[in-house]
Amino acid sequence: MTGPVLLTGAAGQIGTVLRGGLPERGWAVRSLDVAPIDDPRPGEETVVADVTDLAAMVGAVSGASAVVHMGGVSTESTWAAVSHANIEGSYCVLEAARRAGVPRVVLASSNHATGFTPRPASGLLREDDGLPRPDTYYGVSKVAMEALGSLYADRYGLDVVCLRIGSALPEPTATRHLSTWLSPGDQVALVDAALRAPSPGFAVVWGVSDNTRNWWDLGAARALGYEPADDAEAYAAALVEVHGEPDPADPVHGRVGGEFTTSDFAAEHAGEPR
Ligand code: 15L
Repeated sequence: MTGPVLLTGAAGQIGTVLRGGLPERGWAVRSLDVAPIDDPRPGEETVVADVTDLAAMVGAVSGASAVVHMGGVSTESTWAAVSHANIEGSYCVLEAARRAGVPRVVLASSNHATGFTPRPASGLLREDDGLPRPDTYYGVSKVAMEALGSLYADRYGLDVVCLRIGSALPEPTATRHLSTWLSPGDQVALVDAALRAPSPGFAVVWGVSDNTRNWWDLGAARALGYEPADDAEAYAAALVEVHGEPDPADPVHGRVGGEFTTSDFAAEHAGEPR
């Protein structure tokens, strides 16, 4: 592998974790964000660019060995904002990689591509269980991102790995996170596996830690080489004492997307009428 990994959204929450963690695993990083990165690490390249600017992205990916695309809108917003940043942005990232001959793209998809899926009473959900069930415009943008990745893998032979990330947080702060947490260390481990897996073709994998209460099957992620180290259960007693056990009769706990599936959430974040 030659050339750095181009990391989009490098100033964001996951981007910041990866800027620290990927070099520790041997990856040179070229960090791209719309916001300038003021604290480059030794050896880190930085680029200020918008992922929806195709010409800028073609320049930014030049000479990279892979792209890790974490940029875009990271929660629900208006259709205009989400579709531009996340759908147009994903197109520009994939098209720039194709034009520049970069062979692999890792995409930050989300559990919200399937958020209306009922939480399983028992057993684990696989990536290919049923149709997409987006819970928000944000979730729709992640379905589109995965579809674009599939197109670029089939049509142009790119390796495209979509990570359906759960809750990427320093630590769980709600009882839902006991099932959805992806710890900082496991964020790095998952992206590292997606970058190293030999010839993954097109893959969609869940991105969570090895949580005792997981409802997503980690088999496909482990097949890439992902070895999670953390389990949210270490936080369970404290969270359950404050919030009680999650009640599956409550929509926030009965659907995997949690509060994203409620009309209050859509009203608050996208200005949709209740
Ligand atoms: C996501 O995809 C979002 O980026 C993040 O804001 C969280 O809401 C997370 O999912 C989650 O489901 O907890």
